[in-house]
Amino acid sequence: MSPTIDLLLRNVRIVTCADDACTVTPPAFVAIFGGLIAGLGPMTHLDPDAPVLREIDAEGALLTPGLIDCHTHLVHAGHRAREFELRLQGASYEEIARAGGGIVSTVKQTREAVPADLHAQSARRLQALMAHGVTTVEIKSGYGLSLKDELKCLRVARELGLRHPVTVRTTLLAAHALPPEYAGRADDYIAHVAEHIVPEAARLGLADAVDAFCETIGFDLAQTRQVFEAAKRAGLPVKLHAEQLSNMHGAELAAGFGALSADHLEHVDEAGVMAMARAGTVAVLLPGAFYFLRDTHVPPIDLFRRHGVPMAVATDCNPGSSPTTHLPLMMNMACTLFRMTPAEALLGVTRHAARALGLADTHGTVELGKVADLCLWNVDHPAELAYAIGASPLRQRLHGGRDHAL
Ligand code: DI6
Ligand code: FE
Repeated sequence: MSPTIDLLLRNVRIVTCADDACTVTPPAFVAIFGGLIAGLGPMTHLDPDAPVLREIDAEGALLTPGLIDCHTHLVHAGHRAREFELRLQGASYEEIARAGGGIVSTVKQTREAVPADLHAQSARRLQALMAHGVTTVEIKSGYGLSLKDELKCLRVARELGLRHPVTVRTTLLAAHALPPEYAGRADDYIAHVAEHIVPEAARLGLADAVDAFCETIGFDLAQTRQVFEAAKRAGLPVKLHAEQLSNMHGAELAAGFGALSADHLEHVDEAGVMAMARAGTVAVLLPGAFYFLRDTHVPPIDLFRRHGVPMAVATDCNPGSSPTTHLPLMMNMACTLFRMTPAEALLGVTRHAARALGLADTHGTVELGKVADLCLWNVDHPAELAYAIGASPLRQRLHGGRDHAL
């Protein structure tokens, strides 16, 4: 006898995201058992006598994998609205950073915040992401920039995951900016990151990956390499903020370390794209930052396509360059600003985003045996998810087979 199904979804039209075209199935069912997808198929194949604890009739609503936001800095304190005003008056992001504003100003506020306050401020952003369909989110540290404060941020990220019906993957980004106490001593700071912060975060099980900001206002290739070597020693996969504002050739370095992803990539060249293709490194595109910084240098989408580099799309949720918690809006921007197709945008927040987090085996598609992280939408066609500007058509969201009030 088959085991009793925990939850049966009836009359769903599924976009499994297992195929690149994002086709829609005829009316189907999804059976969930133990938090996993235990069965799926056309409604005509549904056994009417199968024992079921609970069922939901979706009335033909569209079902997709739960959305995955694979690049956020959502744990931070305060905001940078003043900096936004300065930029509108003509100051550049780099000028503000070099004058001691930028990332470092958020570091000051984040260091001052007690964990409970940091948790409360970050939980609001997490809940907003979830309300737009996010079931898995990556959260980076990077506003602590000391052993104590980086661990504080990672602990808050883990705690957010425990207290919300969402899967959190943490990334250590201690090499995000130079903390003021290390002014003029970037190499010393990187040595501290490599010798102390990376090993300790790994030892405590607080980081699932390691990232760095390889940029003229961040860290150079040699410094990034040191951080990556430390990650390798600690057994952690790497990701990289690469070629956002200039071509530092970080994408090649990241690919050489088998990076899960290289992110931003506005200025990557063909050699970088080819290195990523060889390594299977995902290109994480962040149109929110491109938009908010009024960037004009579009990432080379055609090169990613031509070389078969999977493209993910994420919010980059952060107070300086992308203060947003709306992943479907990022799908819209990926299409309007980068000319990705709506199908590519949907794969970018599902299957390819899962891969960017090393979760391709368990998340990102609606397939037998995958985790039952699912979204039901009030739309007819999957392209509508990217088409509507800032809409919120989420009807229901399941995390690990459980639904929660929105
Ligand atoms: N690139 C980004 O987009 C964020 N970090 C980074 O390295 C921005 C961080 C900030 O401005 O606070
Ligand atoms: Fe970022």
